[in-house]
Amino acid sequence: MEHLFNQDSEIAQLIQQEEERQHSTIRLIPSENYVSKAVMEATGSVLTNKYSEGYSKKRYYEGQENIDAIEDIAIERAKSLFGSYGANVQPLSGAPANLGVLLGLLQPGDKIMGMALPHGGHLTHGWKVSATGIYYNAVQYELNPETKRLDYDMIRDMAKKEMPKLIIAGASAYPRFIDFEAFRSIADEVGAYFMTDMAHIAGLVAGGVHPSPVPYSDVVTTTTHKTLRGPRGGLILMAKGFVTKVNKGVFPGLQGGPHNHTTAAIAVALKEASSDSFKEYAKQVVSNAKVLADSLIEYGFDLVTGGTDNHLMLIDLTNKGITGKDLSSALNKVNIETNANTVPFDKRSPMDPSGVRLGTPAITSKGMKESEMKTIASFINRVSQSINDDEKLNKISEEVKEFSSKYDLVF
Ligand code: DSN
Repeated sequence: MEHLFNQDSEIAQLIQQEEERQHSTIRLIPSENYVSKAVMEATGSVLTNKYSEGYSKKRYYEGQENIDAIEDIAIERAKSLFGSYGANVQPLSGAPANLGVLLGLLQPGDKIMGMALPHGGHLTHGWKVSATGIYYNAVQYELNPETKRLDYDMIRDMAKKEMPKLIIAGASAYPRFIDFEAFRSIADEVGAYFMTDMAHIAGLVAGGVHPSPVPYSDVVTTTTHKTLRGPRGGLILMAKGFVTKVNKGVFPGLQGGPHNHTTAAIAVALKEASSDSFKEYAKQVVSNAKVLADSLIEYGFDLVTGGTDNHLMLIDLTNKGITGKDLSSALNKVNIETNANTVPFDKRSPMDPSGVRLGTPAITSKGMKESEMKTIASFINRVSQSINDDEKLNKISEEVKEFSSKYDLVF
């Protein structure tokens, strides 16, 4: 960062500090990851200098020969990796991808049905403070109160009563497989479009360790920076008959010029995700999550649904007599990054909920395996017993730094 240090040492130093922090921290936020140096180079390239409103061969500015080629490659790689009919690589991230689809397929005020945010859904699946809840008539399904799992009979009953025009599957804090075929049949019964937001699990789907929503969904949206391990961006996969409408929803409906540097980096990440080593990575993410979950259970932590099928887990801390914020803040003090999270049917507020969400995508990118999960669970257990004991937390912090610094990206 020679030029940056010369020109703006204040920002350069903060970036360097962040790099050091990411290196010495155990990063358990399940939506975060580390990208490869190749993805980083594409993200920081001259493509950031170019405007490209429109789509390949139909742009509003000259000088697009390289940009068109890059976007075409990214689209082909997305279609080939996930087996979809069409792909749009322009959404600036997951929220614009979701809103772009709604703009393309629906009219303002149309009814949509997604999973409630406090039950593990996402803001942009119709939660009332999001544009998707303000401009559309959103109804929200919840989890089964007994099992804390998706209950497809309950979802079907609600769909029949509400008759939404579009049903959304997908979640940000749901530790179990989602039955996309069941959602498809519910959507067909009520004549609704079926959209899946696979942002959290895209890398697991690419790696073949999570069922794919693509064969069952009209449209699949995702961010590209979570388990998929690409730059911060968005991607939409479309079935036949949806490409023209959805493309129009993204541009000109929602966005102007795409971020070409991100498009190139998405193309690179999709190539990486097609490799055998990425399949191994995805398998390891899930295996690590299972061991971390089992080890936490052995320490008496109460995991929502009793474990995980994917990359993440939710601890309900009620039985430990501490809150989500108590634990996530104390973990942060010892360089373990998580986020406090509501648990299904939480009686506490989202600012200080009962749970903590954690996952294994980032630590698996650093080469950690099953034995390291046991060490991490023991750190978490010790921190939970030392919430207000700064002396003990300082000691654990030193141990965590030493442990984490031994690992570096393995791809
Ligand atoms: N904000 C993301 C997450 O952390 O799950 C969802 O988009």
